[in-house]
Amino acid sequence: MSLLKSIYIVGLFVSIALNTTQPVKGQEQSNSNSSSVDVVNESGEILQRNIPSARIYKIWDDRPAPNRGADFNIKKARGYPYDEDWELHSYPIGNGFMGANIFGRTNMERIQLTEKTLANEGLYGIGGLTSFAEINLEFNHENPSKYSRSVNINEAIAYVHYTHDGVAYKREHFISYPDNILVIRLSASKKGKISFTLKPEIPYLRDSTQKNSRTGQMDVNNNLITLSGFIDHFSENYEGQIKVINQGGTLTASQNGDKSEISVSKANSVVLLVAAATNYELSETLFLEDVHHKKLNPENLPHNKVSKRIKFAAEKGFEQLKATHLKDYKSLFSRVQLSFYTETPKVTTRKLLQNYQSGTNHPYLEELMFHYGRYLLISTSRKGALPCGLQGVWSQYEVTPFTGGFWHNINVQMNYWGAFNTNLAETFTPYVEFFEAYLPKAKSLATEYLRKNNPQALITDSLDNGWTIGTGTTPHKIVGPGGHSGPGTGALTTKMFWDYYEFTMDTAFLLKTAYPAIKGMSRFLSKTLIPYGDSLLLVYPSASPEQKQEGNNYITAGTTFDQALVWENHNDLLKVAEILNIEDEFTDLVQDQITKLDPIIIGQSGQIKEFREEQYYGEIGQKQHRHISHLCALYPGTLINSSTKEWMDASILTLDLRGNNTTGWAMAHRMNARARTGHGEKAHEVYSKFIKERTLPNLWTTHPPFQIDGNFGCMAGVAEMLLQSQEGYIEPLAALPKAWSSGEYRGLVARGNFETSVIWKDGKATSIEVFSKSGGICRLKYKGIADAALKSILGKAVKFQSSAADSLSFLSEKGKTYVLTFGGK
Ligand code: FUC
Repeated sequence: MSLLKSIYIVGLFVSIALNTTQPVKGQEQSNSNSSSVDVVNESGEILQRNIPSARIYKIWDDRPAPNRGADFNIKKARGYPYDEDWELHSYPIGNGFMGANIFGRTNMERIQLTEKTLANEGLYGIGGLTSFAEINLEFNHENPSKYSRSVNINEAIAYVHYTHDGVAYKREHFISYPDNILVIRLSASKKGKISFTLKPEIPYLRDSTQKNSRTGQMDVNNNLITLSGFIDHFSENYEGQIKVINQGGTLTASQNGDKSEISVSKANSVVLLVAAATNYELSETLFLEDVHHKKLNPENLPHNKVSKRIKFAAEKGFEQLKATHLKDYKSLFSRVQLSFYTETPKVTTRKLLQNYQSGTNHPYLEELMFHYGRYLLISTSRKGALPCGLQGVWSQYEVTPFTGGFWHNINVQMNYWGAFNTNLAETFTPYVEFFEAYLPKAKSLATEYLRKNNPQALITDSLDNGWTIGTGTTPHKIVGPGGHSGPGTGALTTKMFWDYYEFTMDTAFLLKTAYPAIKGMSRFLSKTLIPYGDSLLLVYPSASPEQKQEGNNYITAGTTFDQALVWENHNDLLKVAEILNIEDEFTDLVQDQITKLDPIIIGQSGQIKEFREEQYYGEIGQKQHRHISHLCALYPGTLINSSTKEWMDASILTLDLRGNNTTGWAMAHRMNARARTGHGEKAHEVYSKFIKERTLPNLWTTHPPFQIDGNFGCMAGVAEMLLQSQEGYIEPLAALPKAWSSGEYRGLVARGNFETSVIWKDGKATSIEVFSKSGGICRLKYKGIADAALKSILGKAVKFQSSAADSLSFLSEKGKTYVLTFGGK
């Protein structure tokens, strides 16, 4: 039997075992191929099971996004101007390098383009993302009927459909990652009916005498418009090209002063290709160079790479571009299914949200937000591009709120919290690439920090002081910790490296990246500790992110945030050392230090103290502060867990005292923390509040203003409620709320690289399937699991060990799938 055939049969058995080939009541069938497309290695082991979704998810509306112009739409949140039309109503697509916001208008269409590396001085002089271009398409279709616009998130394609003068018009938009190009196709139900004018704009031009100066020009040559220019802050060149390929009809190019336009008349269909790039190069020197205008080489023009992409895409043609895009996108998106067995509502996404906000909690929206989070992550974080920033890969602003950068006291990490358990580990690669580039600078920042704050630690040691990272980081500059956030920010960062390893079991990554990163962080943190008495080591200076007292940053010794994060990093280092069989002087030091941290203390109110000197809850700092930094030990950390019952109870009380009246991402952190306490109702309550209060009609989430961390935080939260694995065993449905009483998921990942699929009914699992991607012992915890039947995918009984009614373990083989069924062996 050929390899392919045997794989197909395995796929079929899995489907039969979980009964997923049958459409579930109320679900649409995807028109995509419904058999599994698995990735196998040379010896036939299945490395990746791809399961096309049985259901099409989309966000959609029956009206275009408004675009009321600067006078109407600029509002302010926290001092940042924001454009309501863009933030609330435009639909985002992206490929990690570029993002586009589509308004879906029929008179003057607006497509705003972002290129992730284009930056100006930003707000704080550390550099900030700035909009690349506006692509306007003048159709003058004033009164369309049968209008709809959507993003199909199974395909990452945005559509606009409407009828005008008896002709049905269709637009399709996607940004292909493999070809790094934005593709727009316009088609119509009748021949010769497509006429419009392409009118691009370069936004925010300012001459060189002004702050945030930016020059730019447009040229047209036949069917190609080139937009190019220079932003002098970082000596950044940029270039974008738009090629118009018409089928039928005529094309007229015109140059009017600075403005280039292309008019298409009476075409049958048109394809627009858009490519953009800058001279930005991620490199060590970029971060080591302090003079901003020397960071990039202005001689290095992006012209050739943009031209190449356009030429290649034009030769490839629309159908091939689309096929390549779909293959790439679906290989990531299709790994996970999740359904609460809801019907797909007939109303627009905007209306669905409105209904939810006025009290009709439709679980479909809760499900959709999860899938949308995975869509957004794939759209913003791909290998070779910069990591996902505060607004993903989307900014229409001259000065993006909070620079659009990588905020390291919670936000950038939150962007990746859900990457691993939702089976998108490779979306973390851009962060690793970014880290490798900033590391030399991060090492020098560690030395600088210690020289200032604890010079003794420098004197008594070798030259290696580890590395560090502070809050306000951008593609052009990193900073050390200090001020409102303590050095724990670095350990919050290395947690992602440890998680990457634990979820993927990638030993090459452990050796090459995670081990040196975690060790370097432990080395730095070990030097931030000051002896207090005989048995205590406290981080000094220390701060619990953004807490203030009487208007000033509250700086003290040994905040729970810093102490607990030193513990986490040291503990992860010891785990790595055990795996790699390393015992040396440094591991001895870490062994010793970890016992002297006293990281978690319960206060007089029964709370987890945020500050050692606090007695009663809220004595110091803001009682309802958005950050729950002292609970980072609960999530994403693991120091507080089910075996530390007193701390767990104190965490629950602390979450109650802190309350849920907070900003967007802060609700998402609470949701994950609640999931870790095992309280499904509480986790669901905050998720629901988040959707009600901080979710926008395009399902972006808002701090406010719009920040993508909330989308990713709540996506991670949904996964955390349905599957946990931080305590050495896999626990399906660890925090299941009543609202999700029946459902099914496939392809969520547990630590140990076990792809886990579960079907549950009336709150109880009926089937648990584990696909072992790396082999090894698989431990499971679930009520009554010892009574379940464990079988191989071929139906053969598999032996397991069990020492309690709720747990079992067995030795799994790499590439094999195991199925547990409940209700009689
Ligand atoms: C952190 C948060 C703020 C905001 C900013 C981007 O500093 O405390 O609320 O999200 O990041």
